[in-house]
Amino acid sequence: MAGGDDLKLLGAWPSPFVVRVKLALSFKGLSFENVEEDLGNKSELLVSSNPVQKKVPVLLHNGKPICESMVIVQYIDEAFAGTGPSLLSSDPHERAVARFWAAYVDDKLVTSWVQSFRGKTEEDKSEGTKQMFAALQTLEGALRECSKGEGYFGGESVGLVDVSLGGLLSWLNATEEMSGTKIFDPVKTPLLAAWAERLRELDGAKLAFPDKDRMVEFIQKRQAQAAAAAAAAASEK
Ligand SMILES: N[C@@H](CCC(=O)N[C@@H](CS)C(=O)NCC(=O)O)C(=O)O
Repeated sequence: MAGGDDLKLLGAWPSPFVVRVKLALSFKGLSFENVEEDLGNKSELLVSSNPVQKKVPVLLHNGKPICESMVIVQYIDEAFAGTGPSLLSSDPHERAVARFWAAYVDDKLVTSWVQSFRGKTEEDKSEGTKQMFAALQTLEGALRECSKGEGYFGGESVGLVDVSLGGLLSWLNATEEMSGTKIFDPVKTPLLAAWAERLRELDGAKLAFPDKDRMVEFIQKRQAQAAAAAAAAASEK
């Protein structure tokens, strides 16, 4: 790492947004101190570093906080331009296209995916699932365009969109395993399915991704808590 730089990541291991930052740091070959937050009892440091949202991830670079996962990822790429591979192209148009698709992942994929398991009714949830698969279909086209026949959204190496979508992979894979339904379906979205396999095999990704069994256990626990809360609310009516 660049001499004298101190990087501290305030995170929570299951968070897909935190995984994005870990991916960026890992792909750039930057070492950092990982500070695990208890989101039910946030630290003074988290609250004072991100007073607006009080959310993770927050990256502290020599004590200065940077918030919002994709803002942090781009900061890392800029602040450590001379270290490791670049996540953003040197071409302004390619940079703009990558930013567009990274924003699309948050606006369309993350939103519909969250709706697919947190929707208020079963109908609401199945609408979320439908929208999620539509967004994946669109991202299949984006991957075809952006990769130019290479393996990643960034071309022959990983870029901003790979990090943005890659952050969600562990959670999506765990959901696939639990439900038996393929999200990265080799028939419906063959390029994305191959991309997911390829990304998972990268050393940088292996360092950043949470353990699959731990992830499944975490989601099952969350689902049980949500079901118990819904049952308690229904019995109060
Ligand atoms: N848009 C934010 C989302 C961050 C986010 O939602 N973080 C969650 C963990 S997955 C959090 O800190 N939640 C705590 C809270 O909402 O109080 C980003 O991309 O960084």
